[in-house]
Amino acid sequence: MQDQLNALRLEAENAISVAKTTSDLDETEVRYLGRKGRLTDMLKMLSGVSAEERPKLGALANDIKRQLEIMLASRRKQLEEEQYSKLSETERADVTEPGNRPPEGHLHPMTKAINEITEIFERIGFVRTRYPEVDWDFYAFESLNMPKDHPARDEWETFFMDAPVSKKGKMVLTPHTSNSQVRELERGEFPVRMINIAKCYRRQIDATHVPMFHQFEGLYVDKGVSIAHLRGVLDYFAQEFFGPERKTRLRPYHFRFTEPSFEIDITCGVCGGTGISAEKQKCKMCKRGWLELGGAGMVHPNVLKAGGVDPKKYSGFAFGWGVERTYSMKGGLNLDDIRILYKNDLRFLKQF
Ligand code: FA5
Repeated sequence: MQDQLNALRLEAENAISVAKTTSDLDETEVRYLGRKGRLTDMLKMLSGVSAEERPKLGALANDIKRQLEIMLASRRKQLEEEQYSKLSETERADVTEPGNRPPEGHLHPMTKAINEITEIFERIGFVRTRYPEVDWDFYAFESLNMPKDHPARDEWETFFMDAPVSKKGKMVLTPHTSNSQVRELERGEFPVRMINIAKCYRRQIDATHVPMFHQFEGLYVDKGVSIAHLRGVLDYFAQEFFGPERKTRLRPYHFRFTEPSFEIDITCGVCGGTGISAEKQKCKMCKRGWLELGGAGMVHPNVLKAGGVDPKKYSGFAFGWGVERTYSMKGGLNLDDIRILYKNDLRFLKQF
């Protein structure tokens, strides 16, 4: 067996030194050292030799195995270097060739919508502000003419923070951007022309509601501001954002912080405000020609007072709309479930 092992060593050493490529070497390695290789077979046969001879033969076989592994590694290195140096003779890198472009993302559709809304209002002198998205109850509710325990607060389905209570009340995840109204008035600079776009949070989830969403809040306060100004600004926004053919209307509504209050509707982009589809059927999108956009109204005197403003001298309007809702009404979009905006599904997001 010793002779057989030595003969095998010579044969394998020879095969290694004559290998011309790394794949030849791979084959040689499998042939001698692989799971069913010839040296492996001989190692298995050791169990059949006598107990006296076994240690000596075992040591020899292992020694041969180690030697062959060293030879294989050194021959592989040599062959790789040869192959590589040949490559540099035959192939040249063209540094002028364009590289591979890394995958490129883009802004989320809501970020784009926020930027677009900001630009539209900035063109008529509104200034984008930033106020806390976790705020005191005072700014989110109380200063907005909603005293403690007022049932209207239930509509906001608020997330309260587990944090110490101050004289401005509990801390809340802002359920609307209207917390910015009194904060902005407290600055005491007139005219106020604020557009505040921020995250809002409510305990709601269905096809038209998500627990985290965005609102944009407009506030215009000066001497002699009237509903006519509100109409003018809302029509301007609707035509810039949705297209020149779209019209808005005010519908009476109730908010504690505006008086009078309105819901704003916009003519449907699918049926052009007729309520009748191109197939002479009731429009599936709106059913009656109008779509609800959001709330608005003339700032309530108590809100002006809470912000230190004299309601006898100043008046103003405010509106607060959902960015997701407004965006989903853009013509041709037909987003029938806004939850998809936050599912991080690239098949959807890549379309924007
Ligand atoms: C308000 O939040 C008032 N603060 C709006 C306002 C401001 C009125 C200033 C008057 C003056 P409302 O709860 O209706 O109102 O919400 C306004 C808009 O926010 C809705 O029309 C809708 O577009 C959006 N919105 C509300 N809840 C959600 C939600 N869970 N998910 C997505 N959008 C929502």
